[in-house]
Order: sequence, then structure tokens, then C-alpha cells
Amino acid sequence: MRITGARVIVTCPGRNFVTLKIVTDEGLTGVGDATLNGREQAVAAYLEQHVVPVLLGRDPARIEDTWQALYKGAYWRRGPVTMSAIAAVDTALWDIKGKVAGLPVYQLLGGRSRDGVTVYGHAAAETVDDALTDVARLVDAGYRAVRVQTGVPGLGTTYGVSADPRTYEPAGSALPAEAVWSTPRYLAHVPAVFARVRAEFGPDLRLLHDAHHRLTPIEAAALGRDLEPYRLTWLEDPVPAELQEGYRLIRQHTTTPLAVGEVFNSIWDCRRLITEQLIDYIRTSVVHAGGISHLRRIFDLANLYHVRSGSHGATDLSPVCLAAALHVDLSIPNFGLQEYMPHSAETDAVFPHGYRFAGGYLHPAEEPGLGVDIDEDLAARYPYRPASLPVNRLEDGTLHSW
Ligand code: KDG
Ligand code: MG
Repeated sequence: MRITGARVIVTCPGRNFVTLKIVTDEGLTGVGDATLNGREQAVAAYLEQHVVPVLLGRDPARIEDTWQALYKGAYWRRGPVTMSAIAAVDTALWDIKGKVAGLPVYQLLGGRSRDGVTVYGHAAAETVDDALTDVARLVDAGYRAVRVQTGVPGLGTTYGVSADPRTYEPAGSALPAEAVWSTPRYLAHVPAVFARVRAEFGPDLRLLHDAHHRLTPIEAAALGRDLEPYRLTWLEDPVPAELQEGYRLIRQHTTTPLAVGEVFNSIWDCRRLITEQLIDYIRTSVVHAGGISHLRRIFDLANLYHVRSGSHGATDLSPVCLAAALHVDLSIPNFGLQEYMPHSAETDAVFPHGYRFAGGYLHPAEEPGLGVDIDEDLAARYPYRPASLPVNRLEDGTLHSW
């Protein structure tokens, strides 16, 4: 079998997605997600100009060899654009391999290690009262784990907290919007939020919180300590993780579990965090960390060090990425949790899929391959719309981060 074509499809059914569709001479096709929020066109151009020409004529069965060719052959290794492009190819080739074998991809990865993939849902609201209502909505829907985010008193807007609790979309205007951030206000507010959530929902519900990389290590250590009474499953991205050893300091001060990794794109970004056991969950994703092949390599390393998976699954990762993640989640020994934000109806229509939510679990499709596709005619009706992620300034005007 040979690869005869590869199409890069950019579509915006409510938000932008980049999808690679690989076509073979035997008529089998495979899909891979290549979406990089706010930088979609960079990955699309990388695929079209540098990757597709390399793929034509190759044997689609040679997944590892193709991965190595794209990674080593570029000379310029790693980086989110390159690794998202490689991820799309890798994911599409696993899809094709599943179709050739007549098996869902998780069977090719070793089969089931569990019955279903436990997911966490998102409760996000401006006020604590509204956030509690949102937690109740998710508990009623069967979720066993909920991430809770609220607005911070005294600040206008808070990253990731939108007016409608059922939608999550930090990317908005074409150019980056600016919001105001105050770490002291945030640190004073968050423990009180979790005191109320724990009091209302009892000890069994798993609770999570995302600090979106905004703290310093000592601030994160203080927050982790203040949250200990509420027994979080994890505190996510407390500090930017370019400085991996920064996590040593947090670790020395708190037993609140830590989860990191949604912006990582290779095993090298998390090697020290994992091997020094500085984190509890590694949150790398199929789309941003080199596809199914590389993600599994990261999770295998993590398994040696008692670190569990917690794959990123925000709505800017397409249903193709979510479908692929579920096959990985179902098969690995050290699965932790999978993030789940349902996509909009428009997005679900563009990406017909067979995965389903039931009782707090997601289940991948049982059909051969990944069990997801793209409706290219429908996708063409939603042209690309520039949208950027926002930035924060401190109250004195200093540029902070997300
Ligand atoms: O594109 C950025 C989003 O994916 C990010 O804001 C989502 O932090 C996020 C999460 O944990 O889902
Ligand atoms: Mg996050």
C-alpha cells in the first residue's frame, strides 16, 4: 500500500481546527488532528509545504519509520508547530493501520486495561454560587471528577471563565486581548472556593483546579498547602514549566498532587519532572506531543516513576484528537484521568465520531481505526477565522502571562 495524497483541511465550525487526511492507493484513509490554538495556519503551512511532499509514495504501515523521518529529517527538532504536524501524520497512520487490521486502535496498542476512560468535566462561572450550580449539573450528568474555576473578586475577567458555563473558549479577538491579573487576590480567593465545593459535594467527588501557569514556585507552594484540606486530585500548571527544576520547591512544601504538560511537545520537556517524581500527572496530548507513538513513549516513561496520565482535552483539540486519546487511555497501565469538554454541535457534525459518554466514562468507538472522520463538504462551509489567546498584565501594567 502507498500514500497517494494528504489533504490539510482548515475549518472553523465555531472555532478553528486543522485536520490532516491521508489517502492511500487502496482507498483507505486516515485522519489526524493538527490544531494549535492561535497558530493554526503555521501548522497548516508546515504540513502542506514540508510534510505532505515527504509522505507521497511512502508505505503507510511504517508508522515509526515515518515518525523518525519527520522528526530527525527536519534537523530542527521539537517545537509545537513541528510536533503538531508530526502528530497529525502519526495519528492518521494509526487510523489506517487499524482499518487494515480491522481493529479499533486500542487493540493494536495492547487491548483494554480498563472498562472505560474516566473523564473530568468543567465547572466554570464568575461567582462561587454559579460555579456550585455548575458542579451540580455535572454531578447529575454522571461525572465523577470536576475541575472548578471561578472569577476572582476585583478582577474584570478571568482566563477560561466565560459567560456561558457550557462553553470554554479563551481564544477570541484576532489580536491578543489583554486582561488584568492579581496573584494576591487569586491566592486569597481559591481556597475559599474549594472549601465550599467540598462542603457541598462531600468527600467522594474528585476535584481539580487549573492555575494556568500564573504563579511562582513559592506562591504555588502556598496555594498547594492552603488547598490540602480539600483533597484535590490535582493542581494544574501552577507555574510555567520551562524551568522543570522549579517544581522541586513546590514539592518540598505541599502534598497537593500536581499535573503539568498541556503545552509540552516532547518527552524532553517533561523528562526531569517525571524522573525526579516532581509531578503526579503528565498532561501531554496526542496532538501537541507528537501523536499516539510519542505520547505512549512519554506515558511509558511516566509509568516507571509512578506518574499517571491526564491528557489535555480542551475544546481546541478536535474530536480526532479526543478519539485518538481514548484509544491510548484505554490501553496504558498508568492512566489517570482524561479531560473532557464536549464540543459544539457544529464541531460534532463536521467530525462524525463513535465515542460516547456514559456514567462518567468515555468509551472509544469499536469500529476499525480511530472511529472518527471529517466531513469535508461541511468543513468547507466554515472558513478560517483568526483568533488569538489573551495575555495578562498585572495591576501596574507589567506583562504577566496567560
Ligand atoms: O488553547 C489553550 C487551552 O487548551 C487551554 O486554555 C485549556 O488549560 C486548558 C485546559 O486545561 O483545558
Ligand atoms: Mg490547563
